[in-house]
Amino acid sequence: MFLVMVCLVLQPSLGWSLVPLASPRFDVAQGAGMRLDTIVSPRQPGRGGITRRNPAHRRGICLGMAERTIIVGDVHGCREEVEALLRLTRYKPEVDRLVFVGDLVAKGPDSLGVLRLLSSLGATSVSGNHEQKLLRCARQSRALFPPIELLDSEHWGIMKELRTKPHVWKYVKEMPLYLHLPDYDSVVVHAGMLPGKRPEHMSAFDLTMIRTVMETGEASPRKDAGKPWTELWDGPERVIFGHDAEKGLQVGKGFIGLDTGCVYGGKLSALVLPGKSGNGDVMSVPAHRNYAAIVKRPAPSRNRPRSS
Ligand SMILES: [Mn+2]
Repeated sequence: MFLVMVCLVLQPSLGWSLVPLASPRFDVAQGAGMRLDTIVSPRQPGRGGITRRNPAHRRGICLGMAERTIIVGDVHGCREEVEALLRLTRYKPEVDRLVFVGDLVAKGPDSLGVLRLLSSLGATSVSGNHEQKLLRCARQSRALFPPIELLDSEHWGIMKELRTKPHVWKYVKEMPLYLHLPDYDSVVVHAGMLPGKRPEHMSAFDLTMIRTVMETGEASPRKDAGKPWTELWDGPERVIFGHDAEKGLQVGKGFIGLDTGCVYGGKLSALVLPGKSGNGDVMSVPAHRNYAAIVKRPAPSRNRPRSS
């Protein structure tokens, strides 16, 4: 009998922070047991314009003993594929821990359905740049003249719909920016980490948008500036992330990237970590169709974010 415990612990300086419960640590060999035999073709990941402001909802979550921990890549409204992946992994809500890397919404067919499903299952998702954009739309909805780029965006419509479903909107507002998994010496974030920094000391913009690190040491959302953060990351934890459909499944020393471009007709992938011993597996299901065209455009600047 396994007991899943969820606790929130408030730390004065950092807001909600994580304190591990007594639980064994499991060392999962990098890349071992990979079942994903095909890497998706190069895709252009979605980009979202967000502010660099640190949202007030920053928090960490403490999850106790679980049979397994299943961590799912970028969903973008692909509810049917989430359901298929949960069937493939034989997910058992009463014993398994279910985690998502963010970007649950936009581009795909059923953003509301995905959020309803995840909240009903008690899944935890870190916030992606597309959730951050929903929050930005909500803030701007109180303005006399909201920016036209937001009014014209898909996110504006999603935000308006979600706000008529209070429990679903609450789920979006309370998504953390990072999630520590001490049992696996891992941290889950949407886009990546700045080498040498703790997620507690990174901005929402950096956690949800980083692709590269510039010579100044700053995070950049651009892929053609500086070096990929994964090349510079030296721990201490392993980073489990999404956001980079173009590179697809990324398994390296100290990181696992899980965005395999489902909404672009690729796959939806999950890292399945065992609860006792052994290696993690990556399992995936194919997209039912190609839901979104890939739009190539310049990356948003750090200070004047784009709208989509
Ligand atoms: Mn993203």
